Amino acid sequence: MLKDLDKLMRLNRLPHIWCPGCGNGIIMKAIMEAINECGLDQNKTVVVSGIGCSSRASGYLNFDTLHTAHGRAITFATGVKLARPELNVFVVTGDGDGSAIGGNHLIHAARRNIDLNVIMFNNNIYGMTGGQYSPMTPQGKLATTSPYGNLERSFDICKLAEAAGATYVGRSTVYHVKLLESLIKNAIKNKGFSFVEAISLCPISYGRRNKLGDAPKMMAWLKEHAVNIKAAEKMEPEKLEGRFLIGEMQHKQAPEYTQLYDELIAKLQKGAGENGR
Ligand SMILES: Cc1ncc(C[n+]2csc(CCOP(=O)(O)OP(=O)(O)O)c2C)c(N)n1
Ligand code: SF4
Ligand SMILES: [Mg+2]
Repeated sequence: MLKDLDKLMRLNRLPHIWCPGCGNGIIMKAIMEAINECGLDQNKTVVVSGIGCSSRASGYLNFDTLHTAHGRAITFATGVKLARPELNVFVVTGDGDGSAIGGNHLIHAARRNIDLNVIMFNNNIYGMTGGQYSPMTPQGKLATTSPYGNLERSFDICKLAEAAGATYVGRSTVYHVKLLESLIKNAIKNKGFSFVEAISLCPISYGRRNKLGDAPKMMAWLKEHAVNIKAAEKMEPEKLEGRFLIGEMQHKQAPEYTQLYDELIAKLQKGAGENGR
């Protein structure tokens, strides 16, 4: 299977920088599978990332790619999409990159319903810089910046994206790979702002400090604690305590921003022509 995907990777960039057991490669492969299965034109697909271990994925993917500044991937992607609306534009971002420094951009891109596919690699930590807590780090967990346990509450980034206006929202994990691929495929097909949270593993900067065991043990935790959103509807609330939902959280239609923008330009140009200007 990998053979088909070889062309979507810059093999000359290998070996990659990711630690053994890191979840980033699994998410990157799911993105490649989804792009392949949706038959996107490689020359019309752009991948934009910020800064972080996860954001290094843009360097390994064989498309036109932009490795931008920390927290600014969505702003660069917005510029690309506005200038060239016919392109398929992906954003690969981390939980720090996309929910902390870049959180505001996430809100407003979702609100505009601009046709971007944002894939957030959520490993619950700032992995690249050695393990500072992020807005996705659960309360009580240890980080270099919370050596006595994180005092802050984390929040549900999918609910934020949904409330801000994203027309497609889903969550999966690096254990539930087939679901992850299908969510990314649906995100690609959605004409509007799509957000997919991929719960990942950072055994080094997060797992080790919190004594969560090695990567297989962290995977097993994901398997045991994720509940499909459809199954959850039939479950007693007590059974859901301490667990999290995966699946499709939002799938709706709304006018897409670049289309509205182009229509406005056409209308103004027509008006100017009629007025002889
Ligand atoms: C403006 C700016 N602030 C801070 C940094 C340092 N920095 C680089 S990556 C990073 C956090 C990355 O965390 P996340 O986005 O979750 O990615 P991960 O490494 O966990 O995949 C930080 C704070 C930076 N490069 N630029
Ligand atoms: S520090 Fe964590 S997120 Fe970064 S490459 Fe290593 S395991 Fe992956
Ligand atoms: Mg992170």
